[in-house]
Amino acid sequence: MGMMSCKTLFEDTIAAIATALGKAAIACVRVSGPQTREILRALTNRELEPRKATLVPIFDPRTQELLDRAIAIFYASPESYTGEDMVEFFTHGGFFVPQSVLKVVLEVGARMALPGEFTKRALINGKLSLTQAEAVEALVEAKSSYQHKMAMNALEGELLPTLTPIRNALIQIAAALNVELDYPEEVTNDTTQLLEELEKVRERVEALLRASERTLKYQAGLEVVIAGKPNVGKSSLLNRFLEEDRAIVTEVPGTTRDTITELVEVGGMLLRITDTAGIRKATDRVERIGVERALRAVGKADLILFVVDASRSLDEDDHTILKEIARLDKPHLVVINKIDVVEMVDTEAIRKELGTDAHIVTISALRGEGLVELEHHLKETIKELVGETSGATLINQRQVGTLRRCLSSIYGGIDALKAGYPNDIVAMEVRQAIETLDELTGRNYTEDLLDTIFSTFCVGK
Ligand SMILES: Nc1nc2c(ncn2[C@@H]2O[C@H](COP(=O)(O)OP(=O)(O)OP(=O)(O)O)[C@@H](O)[C@H]2O)c(=O)[nH]1
Ligand SMILES: [Mg+2]
Repeated sequence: MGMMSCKTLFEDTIAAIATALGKAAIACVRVSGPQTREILRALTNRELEPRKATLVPIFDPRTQELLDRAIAIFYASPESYTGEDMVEFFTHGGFFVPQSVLKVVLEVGARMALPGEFTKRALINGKLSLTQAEAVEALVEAKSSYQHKMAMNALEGELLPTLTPIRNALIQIAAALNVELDYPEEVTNDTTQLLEELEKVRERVEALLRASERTLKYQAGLEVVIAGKPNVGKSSLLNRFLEEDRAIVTEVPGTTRDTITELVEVGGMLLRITDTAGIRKATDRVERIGVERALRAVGKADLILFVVDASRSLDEDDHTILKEIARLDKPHLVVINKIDVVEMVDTEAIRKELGTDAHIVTISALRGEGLVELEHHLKETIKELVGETSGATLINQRQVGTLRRCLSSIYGGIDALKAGYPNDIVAMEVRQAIETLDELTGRNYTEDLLDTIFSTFCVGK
């Protein structure tokens, strides 16, 4: 970039209130663009040293009315969030003061910023990559510590070390193909190595896609299903998770008919916990539909909480469900409930039936005993299931969709090579893969793409 970066691409100056409106101690009014210094002078009658917080009076330049005394920080281009000259006024909060400061900023030459426009400028001025810009949005939107961590990873730019080797490998393949095009007579026509290289890239891309799809799914909430035969205390357990009487609990077996799903946060993860109808051979038509739904929920679950009754020995219904869980080979926790009554259930038999290392927890949903242990086991199981989150993954559907297109071009190249097509056809696919990858990182973007992405941002970001 060098010295020329001081002259940025935009001629207009944008402004917005960057904080939420409402009763608050402080609000932030942000200004970015070439007129920043003039605006600052017009409002405060002074020049500010860059990056130095200064208490300044803010006047209405027309009437010289004092609007506020605020902290102002001036950032000189290119050392600012957007890369342009910027000023941030930290005014008193509330509805009136920030609005009146914004109003005078607009009167002396700025225009209202569009959603995400500061970040868009940061991107265009080379301060942020596209994936980092999207991470900013994800960070603001985060609702669980898992989402927060994924967004932070992306913001810290951890995606680039993953994507750059993929891009480099593709460029090398493209170069090799071009060399062969330029000197066809010197080529031994050995496509084996090219194919090998391309397959390696494919594997890397697929691994990243898999990890990313998992991450996105977990961000939306892990599916945890409470299952078991009737009357074992499933609904009582759901109510314990939610700390409210959400599901009906009675001593009548077959009380729950329909599945009930609620969101809770456990160990920093969003869980979609589903209570289900007790699974047994039902005779009643409504109950039968409920049982079908329960089985479907079990089939879709990421994690099953299999509840059994400690006060009774395992019967045929328990065994049927146990077998189904073993067959599905899904992560699960066995919850032995009602330990306040006498313990009858054979934990060894359950362990045997579920295979080696089933986690078994004993609780009393009625008395609220063993819930801390249950939560602990649940967190451990989730940790195993989700895996290490330190590696970078894609953080939204746009990125995943774009990488999928890149993958299909790689497949196109592989197929073309295998079919013995001319190298220029293979090269075309590889080049397409590179272009799509650049679209993902923002190395190569269109105005339309940026508009779509930034339209979901908040104003002032
Ligand atoms: N003693 C004792 N009773 C419990 C415990 N947990 C639940 N119960 C009782 O067991 C009965 C059934 O509880 P629910 O939570 O409705 O059981 P469920 O598994 O949802 O039953 P269905 O909806 O019929 O499948 C109720 O009378 C509860 O009060 C417990 O830990 N100890
Ligand atoms: Mg129930």
